[in-house]
Amino acid sequence: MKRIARSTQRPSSLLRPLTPSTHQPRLVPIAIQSSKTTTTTTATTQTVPSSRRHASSLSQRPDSSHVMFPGAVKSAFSNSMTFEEPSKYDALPTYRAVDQHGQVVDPSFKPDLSDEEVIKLYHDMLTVSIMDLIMFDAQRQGRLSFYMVSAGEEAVCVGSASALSSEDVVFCQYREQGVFKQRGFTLSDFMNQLFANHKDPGKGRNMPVHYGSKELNIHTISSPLATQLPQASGAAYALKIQRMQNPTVPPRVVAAYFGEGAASEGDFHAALNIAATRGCPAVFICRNNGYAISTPTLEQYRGDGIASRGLGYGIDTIRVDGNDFWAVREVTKRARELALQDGGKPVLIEAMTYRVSHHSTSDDSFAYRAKVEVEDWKRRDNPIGRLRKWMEAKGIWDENKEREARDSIRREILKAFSQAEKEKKPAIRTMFEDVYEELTPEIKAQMKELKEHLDQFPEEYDLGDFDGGKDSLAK
Ligand SMILES: Cc1ncc(C[n+]2csc(CCOP(=O)(O)OP(=O)(O)O)c2C)c(N)n1
Ligand SMILES: [Mg+2]
Repeated sequence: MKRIARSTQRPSSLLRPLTPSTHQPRLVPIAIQSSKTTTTTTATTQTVPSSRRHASSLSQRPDSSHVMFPGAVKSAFSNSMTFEEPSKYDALPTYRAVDQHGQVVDPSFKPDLSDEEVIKLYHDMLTVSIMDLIMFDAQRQGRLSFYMVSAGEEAVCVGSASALSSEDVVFCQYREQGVFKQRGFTLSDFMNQLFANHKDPGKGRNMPVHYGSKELNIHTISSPLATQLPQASGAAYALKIQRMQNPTVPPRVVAAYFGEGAASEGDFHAALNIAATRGCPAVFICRNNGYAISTPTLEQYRGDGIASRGLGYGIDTIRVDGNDFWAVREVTKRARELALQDGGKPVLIEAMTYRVSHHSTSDDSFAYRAKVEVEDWKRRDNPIGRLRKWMEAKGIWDENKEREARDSIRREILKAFSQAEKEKKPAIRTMFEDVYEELTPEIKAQMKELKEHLDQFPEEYDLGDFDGGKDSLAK
């Protein structure tokens, strides 16, 4: 094998462009704090270019009134010993463009969509909410193994997705049907995955609701919480480098969705920190719906929600009313612009909403929350109802249109449902494929063994349900 002498190695062209903008060598004054006191000015200072500074060297300007740690730039010395108390700070505000009555409350807000475009997005929200009801019931009837609804979170998903470019790269958690729908996932796409039939690109290997779409630039959902977040930072870093190498590529961001519960995972912190330090164009979108299965937010964290953590990592952050479609769309639009500034940087959005339904079909939420709490939320504020009120006030929607839309959506869903349910399951052979590029002798032997077993006991299995029956094992 050819070896490259270390001394002749040059920085790869991949890494070289990182120096401009956020990673440019710059003068960074660093402080050495006197070990004797926290309030004095006794330290010495020296300013050196960071590129020449040894990692452990610290310095402090004489008689300075500030500490100049890299992460605490201009922290003033103080001779009063005060512990900061989070409760003394107001919670970060929650941005709204339209209130729960459908009234515009931000005087600077100007809708940027045509009537047809708004109606299309409202239609997307209605579609996922009706599909959720039908599929939840279908699971109860034993027609699919599992389902998760997104009731109450339709605006977070459809509103934010509508502000992204179709070329942007998306990572979801699992409750983001609205994102898939807005980006063009069809009802058949949903149903083929849910019924794990042979048209499911995942070949039925994933649990229901673990959708993915290469064409729509949405990575496949994976169950272990928050794993999508460091992946999102990495993907955003790749997009940044891609554009540095080829500036003619249109600018793209990564959008990464997650729940407030997932934000307790170490992966969340790793993702935000690496995205901040490497200047990755990633928009992190937290759906704060009040619960992580049975754990309410009160037991999940003590700080000011998820938003305050963004500031801690030096990330531009906003909290938004997740039940306000327009507010979510506006903040995502702005977040996308910000993420592409300064050579790329992350942005965090915390969308406040409420998980109206049970966590999944495997959960009964009335074991840990009062029914009246849910009923109150549904009555008081609902993202679909709020956008509908706004549309009605504008004169573009009414009771008849609502009824017609709901009826036709229901019909379309049921049609896609019965088609997908009838389709065959993926060929049995697919159980053995895709682990290695080619079947290994051991895997071939196992496949042969299964074939012999099925030959012996054909009546014990619904072989006809699978594409090609047991013949797919014969090849
Ligand atoms: C690493 C890991 N731990 C635990 C689980 C089990 N689990 C699945 S969903 C969930 C709750 C997540 O809550 P949140 O992130 O708030 O999302 P939400 O369900 O509210 O949309 C938990 C604990 C998991 N899938 N992965
Ligand atoms: Mg949650």
